[in-house]
Amino acid sequence: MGNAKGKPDFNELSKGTKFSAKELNTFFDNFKKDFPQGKIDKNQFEVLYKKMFGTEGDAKEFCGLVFEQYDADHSGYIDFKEFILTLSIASRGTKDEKLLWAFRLYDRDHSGFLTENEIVQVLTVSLHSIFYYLNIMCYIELI
Ligand SMILES: [Ca+2]
Repeated sequence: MGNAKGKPDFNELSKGTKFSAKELNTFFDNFKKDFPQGKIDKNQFEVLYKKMFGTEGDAKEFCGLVFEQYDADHSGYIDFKEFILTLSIASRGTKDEKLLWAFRLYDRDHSGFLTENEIVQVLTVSLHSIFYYLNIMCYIELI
């Protein structure tokens, strides 16, 4: 994967996402502009997260959980591929794919089951997060 310019093989990458090679090329250029090193560390992710969702208060703990979810190979960094895979699910994934993503976020010990503690843990730290707003929106839709 990759070529002389250090760009990933967008045709190959597009097979694993719901983005076209052309879209991935544009995303990659923007990604490199914001993150010239080609990867995002935990602090950068927190800044990005706050900018994207305009969260008030301390989102550090929740950002940490979401960061781990992005960082599939546990390298301590989110590379372009990891970033785009999650973005693909978030923006164009099916309901099942989104549900699985959320399930994995909650399933802290990767047991394949959710315990009450895990649910409470994630809900507690997500109070000031996008999920909080999403939960509110879902709730409003239900009533
Ligand atoms: Ca990584």
